[in-house]
Amino acid sequence: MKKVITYGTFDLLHYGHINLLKRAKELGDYLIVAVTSDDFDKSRGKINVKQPLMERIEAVRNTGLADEIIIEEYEGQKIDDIIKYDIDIFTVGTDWVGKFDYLNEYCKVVYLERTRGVSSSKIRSEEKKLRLGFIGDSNILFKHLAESHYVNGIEPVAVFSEIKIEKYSSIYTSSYEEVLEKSDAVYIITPPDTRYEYIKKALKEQKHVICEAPIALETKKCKELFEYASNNKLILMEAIKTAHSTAFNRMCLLVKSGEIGDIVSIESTCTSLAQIDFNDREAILGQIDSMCDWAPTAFLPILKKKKKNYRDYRIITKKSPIEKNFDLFTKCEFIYDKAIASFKIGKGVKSEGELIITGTKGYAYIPAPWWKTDYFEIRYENQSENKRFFYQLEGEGIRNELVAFLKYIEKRKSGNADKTNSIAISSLMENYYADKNCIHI
Ligand code: C2G
Repeated sequence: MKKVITYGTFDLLHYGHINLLKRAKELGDYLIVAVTSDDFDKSRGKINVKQPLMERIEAVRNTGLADEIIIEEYEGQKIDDIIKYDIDIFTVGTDWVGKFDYLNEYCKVVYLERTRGVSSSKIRSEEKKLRLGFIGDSNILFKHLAESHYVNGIEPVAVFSEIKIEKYSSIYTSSYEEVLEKSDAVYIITPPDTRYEYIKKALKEQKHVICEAPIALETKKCKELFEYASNNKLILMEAIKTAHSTAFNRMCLLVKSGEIGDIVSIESTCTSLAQIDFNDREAILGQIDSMCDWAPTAFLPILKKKKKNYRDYRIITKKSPIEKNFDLFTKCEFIYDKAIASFKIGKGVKSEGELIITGTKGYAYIPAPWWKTDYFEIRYENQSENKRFFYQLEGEGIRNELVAFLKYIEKRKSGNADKTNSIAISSLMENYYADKNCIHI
């Protein structure tokens, strides 16, 4: 019996895939189709896949062409499979010609002519595109604009910013109103104390919103925004790119599954020493303070693990001697029933930007810069048991964040998880600016 194997994502199965499978089947007597897992696709940069693995497997099964279906989960698995299943022929389309010649050492490699005029990404892109507008005077806006080009289904259509970048000159507008007019959704990175108004205006214009964190500096206002969004079937999402990093989320799942035992302590550090003269008040005023710039991210691992039901908290903060509203360094400590959590942040200091989650069996360690990591370790007393994990992270996780935003909109799934975190962040900000439980050093 001549056994053939072929591999693919098979997203939004189309006639190009089916042509390939038919000809692959004709090459032998038994066809194995390996469908790529969601993680494996993400790790190889395919972040736009619309259908989850099981849907894609079902679509391949329904063609009736596969005698067996397996899952491709890691780089190099093809060699394992060819040996394990005693394969005679490996085949893929000619878009991969040459890429798999090394497999000739194990079996015959056949590249089948790719069917012209159809592809999953073309189908994804033909679907109605989300017209995304941008507002804010920050370079991070242009990181999001650049990353939006990697997301099938998003079209950047309007920018309102003091920062002028030539290559986007065709989509600059002269007002926020114009941005809203041209868009279905808007990305907001205006100063933190203005975001509430900008979000409210966009929601009233029936636009979805993705906004840098914190989206509001008072709990009441944050709740009001989410309520309005939910009542109008709009998506309001806080842009914390770390929340969409595969490595960070896999680490959270492992910890949640008891891999390190009961959590006793969580410590996260985020610093980025601002390259300014801290004796120049104007320079400081041009900066977002440490709490607004870093607390939402630094707080994330705590909220993901322990939520916001802390029993007590205190905030230790060091303000600039010449601008009392700017914190150079802040540490927040949270007391839970059976654990303590803290984060240290600062734009006027430098420290090791790591995340450590202490457990009764071991600990999770993400090295600096943990907030945009592709790597983490689970460590034990017996170091030979330590485990290391790597998950590719493209574009610091911004494109993953935009893909998540788009999926929320497509599924009209209100961003409940984000809502809980966003409200917890806004209430921390409210307490901080009200100087509640604050110790000044
Ligand atoms: N294909 C084709 N004609 C098209 C589109 C795709 O013949 N118009 C073929 C591809 O060449 C591939 C298979 O259909 O052999 C599945 O294509 P995709 O789902 O796009 O997945 P891809 O990432 O190309 O799969 O590691 C090998 C890869 O997994 C191959």
